[in-house]
Amino acid sequence: MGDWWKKAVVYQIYPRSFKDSNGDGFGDLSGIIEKLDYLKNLGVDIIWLSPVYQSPQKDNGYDISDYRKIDPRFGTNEDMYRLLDQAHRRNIKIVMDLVVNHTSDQHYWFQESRKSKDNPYRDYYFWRDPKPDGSEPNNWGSHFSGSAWTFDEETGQYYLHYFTKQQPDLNWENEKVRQAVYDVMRFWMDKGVDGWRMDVIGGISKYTDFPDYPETNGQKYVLGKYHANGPRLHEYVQEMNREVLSKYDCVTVGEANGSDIEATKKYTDPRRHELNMVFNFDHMAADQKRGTPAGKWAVKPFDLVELKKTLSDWQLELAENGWNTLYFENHDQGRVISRYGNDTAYRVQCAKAFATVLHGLKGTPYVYQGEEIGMVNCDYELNDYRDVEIHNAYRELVIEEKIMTEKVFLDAVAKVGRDNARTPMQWNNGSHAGFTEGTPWLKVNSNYKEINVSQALNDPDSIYYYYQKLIELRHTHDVLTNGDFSLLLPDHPHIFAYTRHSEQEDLLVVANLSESQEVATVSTEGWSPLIYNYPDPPSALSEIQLRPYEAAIFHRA
Ligand code: TEU
Repeated sequence: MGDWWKKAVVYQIYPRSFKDSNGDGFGDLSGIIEKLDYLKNLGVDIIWLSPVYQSPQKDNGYDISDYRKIDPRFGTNEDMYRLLDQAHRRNIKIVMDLVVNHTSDQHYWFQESRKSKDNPYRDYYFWRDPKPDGSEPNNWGSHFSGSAWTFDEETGQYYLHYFTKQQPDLNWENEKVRQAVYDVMRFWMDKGVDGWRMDVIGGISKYTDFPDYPETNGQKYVLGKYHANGPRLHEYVQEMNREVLSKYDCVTVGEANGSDIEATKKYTDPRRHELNMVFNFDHMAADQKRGTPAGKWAVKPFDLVELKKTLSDWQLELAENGWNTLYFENHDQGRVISRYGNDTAYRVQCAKAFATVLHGLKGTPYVYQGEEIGMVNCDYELNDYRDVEIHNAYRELVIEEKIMTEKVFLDAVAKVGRDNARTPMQWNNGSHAGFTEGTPWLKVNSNYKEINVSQALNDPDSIYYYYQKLIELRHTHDVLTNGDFSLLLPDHPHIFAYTRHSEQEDLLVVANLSESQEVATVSTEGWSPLIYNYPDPPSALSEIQLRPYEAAIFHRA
């Protein structure tokens, strides 16, 4: 079935914010079909759709109440089949989001499970008695603040949820749950779906003795090592591969929050027959302090040396028998040029520079909607945000526990809040940026008149056409897929430079990820520029002079 996905570039669509075709303020499948030629022109090979199944939308569709039905907000099952057909006619594959660590509490299974302790669906979820003092079964926290347990009066027990209480965790110990998941996968793959992005796959195996975290760091509820990489995780993933994935020519990417390099090798080593690749998170914390009670909201200045070390470690460790995903953005991350770069004076060069250092690496690149036109963070008022994660964290960290002031918290949200990536796609300078003729579910970023697809397509030097060139290089230079990686200038605070080497060709990737003028002491003898983000390439003598956010890829046969 081949590893075609190693040369592919994936485009992630967050459907609710991509394109609204019927004026309800909500993106939909027909809107995506309208834009397939735009994506074909960009050169992407695979589209990953965030969830479009029936859902009460408590976590924007990551709370599913019927896995076999498209939610009316997005359209119908027929629309999904039409999207598959139209994408395949353009030689674009479609990957859907498999959200099976948990369901919605409105799913039939949970509605049954909560009815009684002897209901046939009781063991589809995790139910436990309160502690003797009536408190939760243990001190595990939810990713969205508070306890990972909610008490259900009906049967006098708590149920487990790693996310909102409307997202009860499925019990994968139960063979019936696993078979039901595999049936859902077959349903969609038999309709033509080409693969899966697997939500929270690292969390599906639980430590079913549910021990308290001994170290609480003064917190009432704790997130830590028990929330991922459970004892039967790889057994389940190998069973899924054996029973479903191996029967189809498909591509799989697991969202493996909490995974380190060793865990990633287990998922992606082809000899283990698990997944093709996984999303890791280490490189997305180069502007965050780790291990404080404020969690992801404890932001710090961007540290490029830290970012380079993380990316380099992953490149070197997965060089044999493993595979990296390459991303800076998705629907859960603030926009990279707002977090790690400069999204004002140097926005265009900065966007191209971060794209250059990412797409030059070994792995499968992921482009998140709007990244290809340099969309930036939104910095809204608290009430403009829609994300449950933001509002829950505000209540816990600012109101209840007073760990952060409102201003410090909102400054952090402006950097790393998920809604920064979820503002509607900016298609043109018309009403609501051409996203909808109705009222958008989330405010459009006020900069849409300057930053939009129409402007990008009319500007030969736009970020869009730079991404188009990078994607074309991925398709035409095998060294990007198979070449060895070697980091240069590891300790330079502003320059990211590395080489890629293969028998046929060498590349030198170099970028100044700062506002200052820099000199990269790397030999450029015999190199010729392949792509660069200023009107002329960096001056290449015995060393390279780099202007603010200047980036280039050189090559030599
Ligand atoms: O995210 C899982 C995950 O790891 C989250 O804790 C993520 O790191 C967090 O949202 C970042 O602040 C997946 C989906 O990508 C996310 O959109 C869902 O909300 C979550 O699972 C629950 O399904």
